[in-house]
Amino acid sequence: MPLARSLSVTSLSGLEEWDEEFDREDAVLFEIAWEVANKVGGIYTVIQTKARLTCEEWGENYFLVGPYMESSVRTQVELIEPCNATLRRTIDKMNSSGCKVYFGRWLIEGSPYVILLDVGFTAWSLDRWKIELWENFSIGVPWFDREANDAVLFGFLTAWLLGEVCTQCDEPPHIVAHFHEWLAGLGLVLCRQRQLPVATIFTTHATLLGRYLCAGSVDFYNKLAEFNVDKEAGDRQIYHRYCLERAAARCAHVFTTVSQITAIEAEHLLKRKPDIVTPNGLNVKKFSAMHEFQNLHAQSKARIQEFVRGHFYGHLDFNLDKTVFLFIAGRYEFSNKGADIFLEALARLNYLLRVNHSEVTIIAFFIMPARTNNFNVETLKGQAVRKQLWDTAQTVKERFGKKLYESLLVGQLPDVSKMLDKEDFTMMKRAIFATQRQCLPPICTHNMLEDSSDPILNCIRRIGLFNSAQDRVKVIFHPEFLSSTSPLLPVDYEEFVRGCHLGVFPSYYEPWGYTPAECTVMGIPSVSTNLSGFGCFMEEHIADPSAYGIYILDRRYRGVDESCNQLTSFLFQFCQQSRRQRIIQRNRTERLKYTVNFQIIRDCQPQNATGFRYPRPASVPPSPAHSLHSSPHHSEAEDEEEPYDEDLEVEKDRVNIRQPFNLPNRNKNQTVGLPEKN
Ligand code: G6P
Ligand code: 1S3
Repeated sequence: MPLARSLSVTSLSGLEEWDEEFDREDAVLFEIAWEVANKVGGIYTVIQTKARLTCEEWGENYFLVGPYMESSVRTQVELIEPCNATLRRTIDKMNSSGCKVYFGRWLIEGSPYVILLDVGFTAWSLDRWKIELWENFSIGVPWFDREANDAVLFGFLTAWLLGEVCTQCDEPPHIVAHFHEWLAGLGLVLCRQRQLPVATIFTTHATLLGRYLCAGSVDFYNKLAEFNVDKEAGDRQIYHRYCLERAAARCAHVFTTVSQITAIEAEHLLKRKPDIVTPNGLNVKKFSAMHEFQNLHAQSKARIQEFVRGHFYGHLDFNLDKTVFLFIAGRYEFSNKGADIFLEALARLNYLLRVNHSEVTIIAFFIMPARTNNFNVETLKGQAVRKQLWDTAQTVKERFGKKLYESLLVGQLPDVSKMLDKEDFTMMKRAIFATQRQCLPPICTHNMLEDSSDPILNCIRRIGLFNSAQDRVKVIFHPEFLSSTSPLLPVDYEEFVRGCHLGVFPSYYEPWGYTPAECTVMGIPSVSTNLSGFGCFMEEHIADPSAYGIYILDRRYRGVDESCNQLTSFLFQFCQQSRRQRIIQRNRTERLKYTVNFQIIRDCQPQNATGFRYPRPASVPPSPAHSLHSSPHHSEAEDEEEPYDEDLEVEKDRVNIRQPFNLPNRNKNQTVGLPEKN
């Protein structure tokens, strides 16, 4: 299966074959997704990331189509008049027929044009369109499925828009419509049914059934070929959604997905083999900090440490300088995203660190949004206590400084015993008393609405990681995405990632996985798995990923317990590294940003895209001498013979970076196959 770039599908690779007369000048690209200017998950990142390049390639002929969400529009979109006569006529026509269609510029890099469809405003058409859906496609959408109802409205509106564009042109241009994910899929199906002169592309970023099946206790990858898909979808009450998704995949002229592993999944579950795999890239420039990234790590870490000082007030019996910050973040899918095995591995790591009398403390953050009632009192109090201690220290410092100054003014050395008076001591004692606490530092920063059934909290209750003094591993669950305006932890996600030491993403179901890719471009090592698109991509293109701080957990050929042990050993090795080793490893990780660079993925031609392979670092690996080496190519002699020279290494790697695509394709015949055993 050819591997291409995310952009190449929108650059019509493959479509040229159909139309020899094809001329890009004459073509218009519509990219349609529910997450256009509407952040829900990964698709938003995909579209936002490639917007600048797509705008450069398509210029005025590129339009994103999404739902109108007032709150997002207010902050992200500049509404303007339609940029050309055809669109003006189209939008006017639709608006005079009972729709609300907006035109604007999305204020992200590239400032792409957006056409936003207000699905709520057209809800009066829902019943009529559902009847049409039933009569023409035999798909019945139940009234209570709000998301599916939105998908119906959005689908009919999109098809209406594209149809109207065709009608409003005297000589219609070549129109390409690229639809993302099932929520946008119906528009594609309608385009085909109405025989609109539109070339269609459908990209699935995760299959519905894949998500649902993996979230249960199903041996997903070994059973892929055996599922009775209709029954499975019916059992989970998502048959209508599944029909919409499958119809879109089947009807598209070009069907794509984001990784080889999801391509196999799609072939079995959607019954169509994707024509092209388009791995997600990242805009490296956005994260580029040149040589600054190590400093940024130190700065951001200091902010996280401040938060930790408050969170653990009264229990700060560990050395913050020897504390390692781990984190997992993303959509709250407990087992799909591997939060289950992360917690289990943390419990094992806690045991290992305790029996080895390690001085290292681990703080593991879980950043996964759940339903909450805002921050809890104990957590807020922690930051207030910390602030009070800080203020007290500042006051005493000022009083001390004043006395010192006055003493020096009269030419005397101060009498140190008189520098702090009774009042100072009273103030300090009061501040110290305030740090007394009857309870352990909280696990969760928020009041959870479903506390008793929450999977993370229940797992923590079972494994007993309660942030007690004996625990070497502490856990903080922050069930909300991070924001720099938070009164608790005022950092945005990027800053938080930079301040951590290791991202842990042991997903079982992860079509691509932006989180480890983002860590990489910021020079932060991460754990991913050989069941995630990103993990497979890195395994295929990097000779010794772990040497670069890319730990790829085997969740494909091992049972859960074994994977858990492997993760525990990754974490244990990681926390045995010295500061110097961590710094070296971060340098290496950051150099890998070229492999997740959008431009590079883009410039890989399908015939040689699978050919490049990033070599292992020429010098000694960064891991401790007694740790396990992941690469079969590694020789112990190399460790001994070649002393570490960071400059030399930088130079060597630079030479390697210059020509990664000319290297022989060692993995040419390697495909991401189905697991052979559990
Ligand atoms: C960066 C900074 C160093 C700092 C180090 C801490 O490299 O440039 O000044 O000492 O981070 O690393 P650590 O892994 O201990 O957080
Ligand atoms: C999906 O978002 P998710 O986190 O629900 O799409 C992303 C973009 O393609 C992908 O990176 C991720 O693995 C999928 O799961």
